[in-house]
Amino acid sequence: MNATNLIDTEQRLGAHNYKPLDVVLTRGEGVYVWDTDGKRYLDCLSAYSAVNQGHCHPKIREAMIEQSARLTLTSRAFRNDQLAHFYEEVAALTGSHKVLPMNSGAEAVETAIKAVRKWGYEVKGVPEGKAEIIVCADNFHGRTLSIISFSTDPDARAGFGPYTPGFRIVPFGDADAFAAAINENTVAALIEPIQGEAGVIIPPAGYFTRVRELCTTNKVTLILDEIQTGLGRTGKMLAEEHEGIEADVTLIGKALSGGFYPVSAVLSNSEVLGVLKPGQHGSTFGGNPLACAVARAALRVLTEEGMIENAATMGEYFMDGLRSIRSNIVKDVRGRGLMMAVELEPEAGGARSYCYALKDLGLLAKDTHEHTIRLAPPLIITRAQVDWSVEQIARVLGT
Ligand code: IF1
Repeated sequence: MNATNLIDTEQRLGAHNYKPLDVVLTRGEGVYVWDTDGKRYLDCLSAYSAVNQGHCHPKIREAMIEQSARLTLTSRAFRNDQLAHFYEEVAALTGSHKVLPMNSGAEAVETAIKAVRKWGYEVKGVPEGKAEIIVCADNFHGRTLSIISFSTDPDARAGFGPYTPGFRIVPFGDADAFAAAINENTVAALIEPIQGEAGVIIPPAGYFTRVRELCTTNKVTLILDEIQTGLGRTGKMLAEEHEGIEADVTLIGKALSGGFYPVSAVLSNSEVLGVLKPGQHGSTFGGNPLACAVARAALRVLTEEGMIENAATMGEYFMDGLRSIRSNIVKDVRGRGLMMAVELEPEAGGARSYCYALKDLGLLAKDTHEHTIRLAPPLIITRAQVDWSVEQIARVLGT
């Protein structure tokens, strides 16, 4: 089938829960992807930061092929020879003491919500059923029913009620509002270090220092959702490092597998994850040997090939390039490491048409919240590839 037939079939048989750009991709390597007509694109989305290591990284592929020929799934009813190594390597890289492996990011978020609620009842002494979790407006933590129950995005939330109770929404970046939301039933706060889907919203300096202090003082568990910001995206292993704080619970996913396989994890300590006893939580695929082998390779190449350092250097260089573009429709350029966004003036008429124009020039990017173009290339991007990307963006946005 050619591209048109493929698109028609997708439209005819597939649920329409996405409206993708009409580019049909067939191959990926490093920062590049190719469509079915053989046209090459520089991928500035990286599958929403799941392909930080670049498309089809050979060493991750090798690990997947090798493990898939040996043992893929045992269920957790039995042990396997990959899980302990995965625990050790993830814990060492993130400074964690306990790891709970899941599959999708949303499952890691849901697992954390269950664990902190149970911790609240059994350790903090909150009355059963009264646990509250503070979240931020404009959050994105996944698509399950409990998670969208505290979304402030009508598209993500409307029409899916009844909703899960127990969440209190405060403005992102407002430490006073956060303080005011804490009460004796507050068991946790769940926050993205940088709000991705909201348009790469960077918190004010000192915000997380205050949030950390307030959580410590009030025995509130701080959960940082690093599913998108983590694993090098912002130029550090975890985005919390920019804030000089440590979460009590850290969630990772996406690039944990380099885009080869859904792997996520809840990282914490014995006090929080210790409340989950045998039979109280789990998943068929969570912690399977194939997932562990892929994740181990993904983490190995991330650190051994200097991708995190490159994200810091190239991110700064990319941002300088974006800020140098003379344009009368660019309202703001935001970013940290290679997690970046260009917000357009409302008069520009919306970011989507500019993403189409960039696609025609061979650069794939995604719009978000109507006026913002998100830019998140694989962390292996070179200086020359950044120069080329900035050049195309200037051609589309420049005066
Ligand atoms: C979609 C957004 C990004 C996430 C954070 C948890 C999850 C995500 C910070 C859940 C997932 C994905 C989901 C995907 C598009 C993409 C996305 F635009 F939806 F918001 F990245 F910004 N925490 N984000 O970003 O992880 O269950 O998907 O593995 O749903 O369209 P997941």
